[in-house]
Amino acid sequence: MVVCVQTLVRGLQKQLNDFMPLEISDVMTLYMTPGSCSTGIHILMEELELVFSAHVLNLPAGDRQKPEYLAINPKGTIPTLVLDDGTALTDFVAIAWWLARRWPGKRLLPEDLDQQALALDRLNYLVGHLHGQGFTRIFTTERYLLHESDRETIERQGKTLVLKGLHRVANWLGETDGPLFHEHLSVLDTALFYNEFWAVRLGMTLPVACQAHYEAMVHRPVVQRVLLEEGYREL
Ligand SMILES: N[C@@H](CCC(=O)N[C@@H](CS)C(=O)NCC(=O)O)C(=O)O
Repeated sequence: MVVCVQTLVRGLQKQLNDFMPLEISDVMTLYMTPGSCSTGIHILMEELELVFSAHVLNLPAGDRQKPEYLAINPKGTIPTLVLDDGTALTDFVAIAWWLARRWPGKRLLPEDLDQQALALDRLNYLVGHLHGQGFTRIFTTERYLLHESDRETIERQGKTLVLKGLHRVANWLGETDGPLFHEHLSVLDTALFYNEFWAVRLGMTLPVACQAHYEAMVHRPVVQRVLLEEGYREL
């Protein structure tokens, strides 16, 4: 198990007193891979200043298919968040939602019910459509192939889905009364950020509003800390 020492130490400083030492086994465990969608959850957990341990999976090496991981998350996907009572949450939206509701003080979600429903709608779009339909065609093209000759077409289809999706999101960013992207971080910010992060690394040109959102995110201290912890020294 790899422990995010910085996270842990900061959390320990905040939460422990001299008389109540905390066992590592008492804290939540985030199963993650640097630079993947789990980065969005990692940012939320750091924003909440939580004490947690991080277990890093090497996706290309096939760690997610190992029996010990499948015993925790039979889908073999990351992120997985194992709570301190052993419950495993195995979906980005579910984890983000749980974190936001468990620690409402940080206002990772809007308070108003209608705005919350809209936030959920958009979170599902970012994770299920941009990532789940678009980027998976680019990163795991082989899953969509009937014939090897289709590879380029599928990748192109993925890029088109991502770009169209980002243009839709750019419209949301222009709203003044929507549930996202205000002065404090929201679950939507981190879900959008990991998608933008991938798009930038693939050399895609972000719509202007998304580029501005991406830059604002990169300048947030919490995002810089997480990216450093995940091994990104230069952006
Ligand atoms: N719907 C899942 C999907 C997450 C997902 O696709 N994660 C990627 C890494 S960013 C993964 O685990 N890929 C391995 C796979 O698709 O089996 C979620 O929201 O957590």
